[in-house]
Amino acid sequence: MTVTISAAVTNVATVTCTACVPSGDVISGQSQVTAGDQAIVRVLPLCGLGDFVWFDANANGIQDAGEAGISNVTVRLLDGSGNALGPTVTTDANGKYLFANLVAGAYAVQFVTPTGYVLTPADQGADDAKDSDADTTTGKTPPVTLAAGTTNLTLDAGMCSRNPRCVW
Ligand SMILES: [Ca+2]
Ligand SMILES: [Ca+2]
Repeated sequence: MTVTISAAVTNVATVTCTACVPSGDVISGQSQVTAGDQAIVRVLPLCGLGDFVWFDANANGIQDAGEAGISNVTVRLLDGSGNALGPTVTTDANGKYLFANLVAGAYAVQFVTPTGYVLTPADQGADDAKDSDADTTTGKTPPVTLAAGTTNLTLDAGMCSRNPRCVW
């Protein structure tokens, strides 16, 4: 059977076999792995998380028409408990960012507010695709759960200028 995958993916292998120590000694109660044993490899559909930091000119916490992205903002990937996992990305010329090739699970992000900016209020309005999700103190979003093969592009951050400080 031929399987065609239309998008680039990273293979995550799950190998099922009988355990043995590197020397080949049998672990007590287990039979030794031999060349005849089968390995089972599963390709898991991966996930994405993004995607926007914008200049919230009227500081209402909502992405309004004409409000442009902010480039070069650092975004950290967090686990579902808000701990940094290590990877960071920066927003592109249009204010967009994306963490790709994530294994399914719970994640959050933390926006690092550039000098001269402040975060505008989170969770304004009814449209999560158009609001800001970053806590105005920590820059962290609440966690979201990514099911296998899904991409969530609703984790956004609105920022405006610190001095003169925008008012809300
Ligand atoms: Ca706005
Ligand atoms: Ca949002």
